[in-house]
Amino acid sequence: MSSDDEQIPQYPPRARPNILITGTPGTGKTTTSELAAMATGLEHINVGQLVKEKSLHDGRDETFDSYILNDDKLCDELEDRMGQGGYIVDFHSCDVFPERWFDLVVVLRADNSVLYDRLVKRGYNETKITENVECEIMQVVLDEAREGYRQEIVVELNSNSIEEMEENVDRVRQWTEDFIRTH
Ligand code: DAT
Repeated sequence: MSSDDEQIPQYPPRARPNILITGTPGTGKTTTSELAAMATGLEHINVGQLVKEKSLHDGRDETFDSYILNDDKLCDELEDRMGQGGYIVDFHSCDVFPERWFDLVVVLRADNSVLYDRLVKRGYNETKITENVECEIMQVVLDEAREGYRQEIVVELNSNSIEEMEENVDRVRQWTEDFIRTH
């Protein structure tokens, strides 16, 4: 065991994996997670929704029309479930979670024009659209994932079309079956 490994508190081995599906808003996390949950039998946790429902925030940021996340409340809420395994966690950020929670981190990517159109359709204000498109151009979430997790568990997948989404869901399904067979 390397000294790096020693610093990460480990759970007992999980029979079923936890998968984080992350990416800039609009890249397809929720749609992909719902389909992947159906394909794998893992349970989907939509963190954005959970934050709203359980008030795991410190109020709203009016400029960006979003909630100010309370990291501690969120991690406390999820800790027990993550210890058990068997979840697909869907969130636009990945640096709030402990590294030990996840066996696979999927970062979805979309081309700027595709993402722009999706966010317009969603009714985001101009500030929020610009911030998110810039975030995607700068690959902020991918860099966050590469900094926060071992590189062999981080996978970057394009999510511009329905075909790509289906391929991505199939990859997650195959990876999950392999994990379960070997754990
Ligand atoms: P996110 O959860 O990342 O914010 P979403 O799953 O809500 O994104 O998707 C945003 C919109 O884009 C929604 O109308 C579905 C559509 N969409 C997502 N991924 C797609 C893809 N790969 N191909 C076509 N449409 C997609």
